[in-house]
Amino acid sequence: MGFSKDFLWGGATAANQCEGGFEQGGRGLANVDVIPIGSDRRSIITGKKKMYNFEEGYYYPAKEAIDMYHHFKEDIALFGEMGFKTYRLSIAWSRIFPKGDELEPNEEGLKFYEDLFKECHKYGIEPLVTITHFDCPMHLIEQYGGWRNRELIGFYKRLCRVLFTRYKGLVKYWLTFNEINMILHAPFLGAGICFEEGENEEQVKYQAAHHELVASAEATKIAHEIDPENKVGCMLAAASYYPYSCRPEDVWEAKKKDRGNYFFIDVQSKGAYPAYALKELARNNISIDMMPEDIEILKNHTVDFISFSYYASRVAAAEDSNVEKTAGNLFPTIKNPYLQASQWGWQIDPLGLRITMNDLYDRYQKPLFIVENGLGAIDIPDESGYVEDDYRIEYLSAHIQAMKDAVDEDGVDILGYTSWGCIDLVSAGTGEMKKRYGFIYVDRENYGEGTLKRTKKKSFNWYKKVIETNGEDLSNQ
Ligand code: P53
Repeated sequence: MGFSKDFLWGGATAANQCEGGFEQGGRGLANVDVIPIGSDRRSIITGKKKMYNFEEGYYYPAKEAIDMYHHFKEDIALFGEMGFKTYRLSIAWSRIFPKGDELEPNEEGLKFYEDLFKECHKYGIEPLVTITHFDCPMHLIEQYGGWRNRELIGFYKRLCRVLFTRYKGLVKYWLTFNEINMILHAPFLGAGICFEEGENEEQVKYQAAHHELVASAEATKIAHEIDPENKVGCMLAAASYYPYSCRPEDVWEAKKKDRGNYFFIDVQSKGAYPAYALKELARNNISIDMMPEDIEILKNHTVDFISFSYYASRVAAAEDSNVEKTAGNLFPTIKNPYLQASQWGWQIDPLGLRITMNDLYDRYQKPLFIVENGLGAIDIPDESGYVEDDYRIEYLSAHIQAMKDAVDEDGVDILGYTSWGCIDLVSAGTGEMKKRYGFIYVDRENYGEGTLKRTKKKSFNWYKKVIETNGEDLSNQ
């Protein structure tokens, strides 16, 4: 019983939220660089407001972030000290191909990740690499319109081929697109898409999604050709919807909402557009330009495992205008009266993780991998930088217990667990530093103040013990 001996415990980050060094090592400008903190952030990430370069009067947190570009040895040593078996990180596309459409990669960028992966292996840490975590070179956005353009598939394939070849033997776990379903809610972040006046936004989003889905299948094909040891996963922003009531209309609404997310994974895992999606697209007059070879590639190159993020559960109602709301991941969502929420209004629901795992496993029958889970909270350090983050320990232990129940009680197959933001980093949703997830405190504030000093929080030793005991001891002493 319990977790298998080779269960992959670890933590997760994304290049744009921790690396910084935005102009170093020959790196090109990317969409993630030009997204400021503040009230315009949301309209920019949703593709409603165009900001293609730095503008006066804005602060751009990704430019330096927590400067992991220069601190990675120190940071990985700390991950090693906690006993990480895996570290999930992402590649900044524009470090490898600064503009995105070059024929030859940038050696300095390739070397940076090679050093980083070697550093991981020093501590017995297996890298888990997200090929794109919300980043897209700005040149591909300005010249090609981002993922709305089919040509992006070719550029992405070139990137993948370079990565799989260069890092053969160093990396075997790959994720193609972070939270691929976020393209519908944050198209500039997910696909480098900014809408033109009067354009059919749904049409553009689903066409871009199709390109990403084909690119993901192409990547899976290339990964397996270059090294049969490679394991490729899709990545879903998950969390099952609960019906607001047992009214059949609410239950139906919850099912429809779930399908809106499952759509992506149905294609990536089962290899074809599901019937409900074809009907829905047709009903909404969305017609997807699909090449005959797309159908083949999708069918023949499905993913090896299903990875997902889980923070909070969701509620759906057929008619929600009179229903109380709370802040959600990006948008307000219906308040669940049975749950407490985080300081950012995300509803805390460990059992929801077990439910989500069961839903995913029932549907796909492939190994799962929880690659994001955690609590964003305001930490108050003492003079030495130490944080007593019992609230975080409480959140994580309850979720790890729920994951254990899914394994022990329900028989769900799971490869590993990487908690989000194992070291404090910039929030994707808000651009804040003060929304912290880490076991390691970083002295950095919302507008770049601070020394960047790293300090272990109370949760650091707690997580170390969790890993040491392979998830048997979750207690907070
Ligand atoms: P933060 C919201 C907005 C953007 C990305 O979110 C998101 C979400 C939540 O689903 O997804 C993931 O930083 C994402 C990470 C992100 C994490 O959620 O807004 O993959 O990049 O940091 C947490 O608190």
